[in-house]
Amino acid sequence: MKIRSILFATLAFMSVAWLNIPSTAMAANAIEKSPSTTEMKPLDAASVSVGEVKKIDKEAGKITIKHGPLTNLDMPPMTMVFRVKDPAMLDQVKVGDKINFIAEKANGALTVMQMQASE
Ligand SMILES: [Cu+2]
Repeated sequence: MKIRSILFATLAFMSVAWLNIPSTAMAANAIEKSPSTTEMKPLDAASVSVGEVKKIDKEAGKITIKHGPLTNLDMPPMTMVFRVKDPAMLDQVKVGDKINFIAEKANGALTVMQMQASE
């Protein structure tokens, strides 16, 4: 009886340890692999829109884009102001650039989540 409970405790401890180790390792891995905000990753093709930069307002963190249809937002082509997820994104483009970008509704405001000069 005593041996049995020791065995059970050992098994319980081992399974807890086994469960803990992988999750910790995965968390460390995720931190290591998370891209920096300035690093460009490939845009998700399904929600990419095209546009042309008309105006950049770094202080406000806003960009005016003459955009084509935004299929993911069900929006026709127009020129409008977007917020940007990270003001540093505004250093990567200039007025007149043709861009590929992904816009999403974030906190009620249309926000450019990713952006790349397209040519
Ligand atoms: Cu629009």
